[in-house]
Amino acid sequence: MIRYIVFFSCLLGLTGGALANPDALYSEHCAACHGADRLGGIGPALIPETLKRMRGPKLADVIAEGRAATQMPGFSDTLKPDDIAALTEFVKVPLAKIPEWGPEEISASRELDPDYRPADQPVFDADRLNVFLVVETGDHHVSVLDGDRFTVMDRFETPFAVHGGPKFTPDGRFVFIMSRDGWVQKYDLWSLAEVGRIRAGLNSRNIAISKDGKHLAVANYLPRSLTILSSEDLSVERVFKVHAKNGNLSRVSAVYQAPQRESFILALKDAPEIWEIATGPEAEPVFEGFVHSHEKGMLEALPSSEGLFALRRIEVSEPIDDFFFTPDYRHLIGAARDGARGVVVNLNAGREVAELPLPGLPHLGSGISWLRGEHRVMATPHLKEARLSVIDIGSWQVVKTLETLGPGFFLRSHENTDYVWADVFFGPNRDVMHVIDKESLEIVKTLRPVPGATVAHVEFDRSGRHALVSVWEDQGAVIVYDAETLKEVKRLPMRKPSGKYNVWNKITFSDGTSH
Ligand code: DHE
Repeated sequence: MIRYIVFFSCLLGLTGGALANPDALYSEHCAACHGADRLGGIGPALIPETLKRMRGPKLADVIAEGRAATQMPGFSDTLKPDDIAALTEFVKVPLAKIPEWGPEEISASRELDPDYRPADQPVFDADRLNVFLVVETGDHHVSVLDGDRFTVMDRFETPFAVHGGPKFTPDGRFVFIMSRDGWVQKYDLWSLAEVGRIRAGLNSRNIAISKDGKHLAVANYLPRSLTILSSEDLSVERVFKVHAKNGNLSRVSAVYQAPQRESFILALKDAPEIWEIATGPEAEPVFEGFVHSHEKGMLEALPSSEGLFALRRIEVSEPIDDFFFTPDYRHLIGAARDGARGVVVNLNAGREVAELPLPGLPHLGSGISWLRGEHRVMATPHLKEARLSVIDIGSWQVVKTLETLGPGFFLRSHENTDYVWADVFFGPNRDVMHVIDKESLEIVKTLRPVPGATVAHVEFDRSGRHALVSVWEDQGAVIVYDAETLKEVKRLPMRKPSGKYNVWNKITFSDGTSH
């Protein structure tokens, strides 16, 4: 009998105690972020269609160790190897059915607020162009701040897990906010009221608004599509199924507005292609090789005027996940998959023209640029290394590599300030913010506003005189600093505030902010 007990105990030890039940493991450890239906939430959908680059041991490694630069923690301390193996197999099994999410389903999700009445003028007396939006991820709200007095004028609920920058109409009156589960919310900044919302995708990346403010593009992971909405009433204008040249469907890494080109530019995550979609009514391209998007399978047919939404493909050597544009939108710098290089693509010529040594997973989406003497430079943090790279975007040379107290996520500056603010987002020094001189490229001060609390992401007010910093904790705060003396001016309690967005800086494409 004793021999049996010993044998049985050994067996339990070898198998990790009991046979892992992947369903239960998934519900307990994964569903809160990736959705009970595996279709995504804060985290991406966990289905074979979106896990293409995560086969085999890589997937198990991510479950065990977590994923750099994401909210994905490692489970090696919580789960036994058998559990991790069971989960790995579980998410590789195709779902019985992935819901359709084409023009019909998207249109059916549209909700316009019946109580919405547009105000004739702003319902507040603050500078309407110096208003800030603060995304509070702690309880899925946005606070609207008067950017002179730093008071909260409104606080409204958003869809679940807002990610990326809200996008403003060119006059700064309306703003569009996207959540990772694909909802796009329209909010009127004069009336301080929601206009409506629509679910443009099931699992989405980000949005862009066209130069004329008429069209909104929503980059989706699931389905593998790009949805174009009318910004006026959120109706569906076009849904591109993202078929790469080889016919395979691809997720969209991100989409941006290129104002000088009157186009949207997006990169395909699963194919080595960049797409440019014309958004001007005449849509005359300033480059060669513009192809109309009438190819078989390219789009779900919805009519459009001639030239609008015409599609051009630029082939690159590898798929691009993360990228930065020069301010004239002639060049795109993309991070290569190996996390060690950047490639420069000339968008006019439609080809790669330079390569940059950028080891340590540069976070190019957070890159900013400014004029340093006669030269325009850009800087990028690195998600896996404690440093910033500063690159001359005329000669494509790295002019400085700056050591920091840990890998950072966001950078910010303004044309009227001498400084760049750079957070440290990972590691033991997550509570510091470096302030860097734009000329000498030296750190002039390191702020530690709340020892032990993560601080991240900065946005300046319209004049560049104040910098707002997030204390990225559930009972966190937005701290207003005098951007010259670097002294604290005011502290506003907020629920895990993440990004902050100033209307003026966004609609004028201010130097040093995100677009
Ligand atoms: Fe973001 C912007 C991609 C993880 C907070 N992030 C963006 C943009 C992209 C992007 C493409 C630009 C969109 C725009 O503004 O139009 N982010 C990614 C990733 O691929 C990554 C690394 C993995 C992922 O989970 O998708 C990632 N991002 C995060 C986070 O973990 C952060 C810190 C917390 C969160 O909310 O998920 C985060 N990302 C942000 C914020 C912005 C952003 C606050 C807008 C910055 C701005 O100033 O414009």
